[in-house]
Amino acid sequence: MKDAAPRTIHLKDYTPPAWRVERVRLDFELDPAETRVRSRLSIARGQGADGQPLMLYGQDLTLVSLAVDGRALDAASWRIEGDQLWIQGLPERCELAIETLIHPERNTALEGLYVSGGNFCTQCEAEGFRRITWFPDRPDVMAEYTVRMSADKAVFPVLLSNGNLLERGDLPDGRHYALWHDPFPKPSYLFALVAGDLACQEDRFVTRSGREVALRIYVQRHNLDKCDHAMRSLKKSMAWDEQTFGREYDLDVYMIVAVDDFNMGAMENKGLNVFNSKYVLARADTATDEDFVAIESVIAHEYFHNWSGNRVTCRDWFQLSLKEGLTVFRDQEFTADQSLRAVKRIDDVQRLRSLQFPEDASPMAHPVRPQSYMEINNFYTMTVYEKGAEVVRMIQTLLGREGFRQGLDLYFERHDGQAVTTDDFVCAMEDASARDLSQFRRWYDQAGTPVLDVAGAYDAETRRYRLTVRQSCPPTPGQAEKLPLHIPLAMALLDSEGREIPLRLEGERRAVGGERVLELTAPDHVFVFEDVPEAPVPSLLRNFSAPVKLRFDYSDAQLAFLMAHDGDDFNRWEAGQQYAVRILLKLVADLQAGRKPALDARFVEAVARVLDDRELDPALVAEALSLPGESYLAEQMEVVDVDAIHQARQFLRRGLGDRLGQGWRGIVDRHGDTDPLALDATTMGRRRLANLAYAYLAATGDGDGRALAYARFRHARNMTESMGGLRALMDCPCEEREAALAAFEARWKDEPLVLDKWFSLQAATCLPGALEQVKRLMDHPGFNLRNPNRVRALIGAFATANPVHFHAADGSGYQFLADQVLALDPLNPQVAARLVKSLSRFKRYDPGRQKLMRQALKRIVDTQGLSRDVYEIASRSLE
Ligand code: B3K
Ligand code: ZN
Repeated sequence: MKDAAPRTIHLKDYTPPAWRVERVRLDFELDPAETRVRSRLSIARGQGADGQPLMLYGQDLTLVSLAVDGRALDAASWRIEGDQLWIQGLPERCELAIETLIHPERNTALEGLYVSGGNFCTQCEAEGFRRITWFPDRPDVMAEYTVRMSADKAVFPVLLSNGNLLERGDLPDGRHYALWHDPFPKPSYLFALVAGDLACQEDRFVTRSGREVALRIYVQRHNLDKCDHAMRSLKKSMAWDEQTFGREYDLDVYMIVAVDDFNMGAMENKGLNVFNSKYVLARADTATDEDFVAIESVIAHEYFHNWSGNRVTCRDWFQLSLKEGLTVFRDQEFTADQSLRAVKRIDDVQRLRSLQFPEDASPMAHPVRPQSYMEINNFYTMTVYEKGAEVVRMIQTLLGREGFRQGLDLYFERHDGQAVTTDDFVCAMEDASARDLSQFRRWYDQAGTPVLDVAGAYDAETRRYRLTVRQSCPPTPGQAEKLPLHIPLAMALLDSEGREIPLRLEGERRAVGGERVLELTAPDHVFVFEDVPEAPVPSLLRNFSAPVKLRFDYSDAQLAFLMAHDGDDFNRWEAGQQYAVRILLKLVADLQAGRKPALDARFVEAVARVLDDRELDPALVAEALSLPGESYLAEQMEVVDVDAIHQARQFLRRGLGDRLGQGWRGIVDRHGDTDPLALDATTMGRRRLANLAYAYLAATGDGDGRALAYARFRHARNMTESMGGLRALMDCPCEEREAALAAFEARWKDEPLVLDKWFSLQAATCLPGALEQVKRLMDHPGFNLRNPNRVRALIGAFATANPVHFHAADGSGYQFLADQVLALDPLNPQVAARLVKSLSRFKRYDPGRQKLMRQALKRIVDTQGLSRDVYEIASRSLE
């Protein structure tokens, strides 16, 4: 935006609202081309705000009229400045009536009221309500809403809003109306309205105090056979939150509506969740096990928001992690309880490391509670969500489960119905546990991923083991110096049999257990353990007790030992990953130096042991046998060499596929045939492992492996098997690949969510010509730049899951991305801005690529009329 740089909002400038809104009455005359919105606000001036004008926000609205207590406002008492409407001289309490016109059909940004698949829906978080009517659109203004809407009955038979239905009826001219009331005061971002021709799956849930709740999932009629899983997930979530956190649902009805055009995953509007259909619709033949798990977790997440977000909400958007970090933590715990805890932890940590760690090391790095933003939509980030959840998890680790639960109870009790801050959350935790978390609070304010440098020394004579730990944190934009954090470091010492040695620290009377949580508060610590009978192997940062990078100089043999013996399943996996990273980085170095790469025999042996371990849960075996991803490997290099990383990883995959061929076939025999409809954790784990085996077998490049994968695809009895076969073939240039892709397209061309998988696979292939194929696919009848799922499946996948082609040395990938960002920005700034992030970390690449990435970013920034969303990311990246 060269025209004028957008203003920056700072946390330090927060002031409480001068005016309260007690009641909101909305009346919508729905029409896709032009909708009339009448709003009546009962407002009252706050204490100490004498004489202060009322300020309302509005965007893309046509103002029709403005009246106070039934009288039109005279022109001298109000003015519009940009997106703000200022009204002066209002009485202490009054009723403000505002009439506006909006144009839902033209709304491609998918914020406010828009049309998706012919139906009306809304998205108001964070600042979408101001696109519906003028309003103090900030989360600390909470009001009781009554909503009336009218629409053509034949086209929009279903009319929904938050809360309970009070009334409905017919109107002249084939129209009808509905009147909804939500008794719980809420911020405007939780308002929702849906109107359309929707079918409904209905069920019920009886809360533990005996209240009956009607559960309704609304979808387009042809999707009615894909709602069972979502409904089951909802009931499970409701029961789990009662059992685990004592939280009950509070309205008579809970509704979920699936829409095809949605910027994010879903939205927790009070009593009326609006979902991206990707996170509702599933049938065994259309959705993979991962899809089923993701649906269950998003349904749970939005449901859990009813307490962590809706009943207790955020004071301002800097506090976003108050609801998001906490709710992610809650949904992670829910999923862990439905499956194997360690597997869930491994998946979450992988996500954090491959997506949040890079963000924390990028020009966009920001604390869990950011200090400033231009566009709040840019701060729905991995840091706010995932690192935020880690911060909550660390509090649980420090307080213990009991103490944490008491803290959470106090938080909900103390702040029910309020808009609060992350500091209020930490205070409740402190008050309930009598622990001092003042230093811990720095986690909310300091960006960057801390590093722990750990060393150990054993003295056989004194039977002492000294563990030294140094913490540091690299500088991030605007934060050159970092203060030490309060870090829980869970650890154990293992003897040569792999048993935990009882731990007694110097000065303690007796040993207390074999695992403990050391608390780091200073830059340096020395922990001396007494009575250690032999030189131990330390198992550090168990279960990933803090979101940090830990460095300890293990030998290969020690890593192999931990891989086989660590009693902490997470650390067992972690040892294997570290070992693999080491092997892969050696291969990268060999490739860069022009040396012939060779397979490390001891590593192959360690992998073979896991492969043959029949005791270990199949899902854990699958985790252990999956090589670290290319983006995680990239993080380990000074200067990222995408080609060498890719080649090294392919080399190792092929090598393991070859050498352990029999093992992989054994897995296919044992786990290839499971009940195709079963969705329990064990069966899903077995399918995951079998699919991995097919991938290794196909990676060898020999005809047999390919044939096996192709057969997996052809005889697939559900989407997990189908994708297992297809994915295994994606990087081999062979007939089977083309045949499978064509068959998949023919079968699924009319199921957009399934076709997205087909787009993504092709966008991520390392075979030559990937970019040209992506460009061709943009002309496919199933592609549509206006639909965020399509954009993410094709363009997003190319930019994030295809390092080799996205970072092509000639800059073609960067150029393509910049073109798409600029084409998309006028339509949907939020989705465009997310794409820009792929260019942010140019400093990590060689000078040639740096220059090309910078050029692409400059071309974006220099474009006239850019959205605030894209401008903020592109300009910050160039700073
Ligand atoms: N709270 C919504 C996110 C809204 C995104 C606004 N740009 C989804 C969630 O986290 O539950
Ligand atoms: Zn959320």
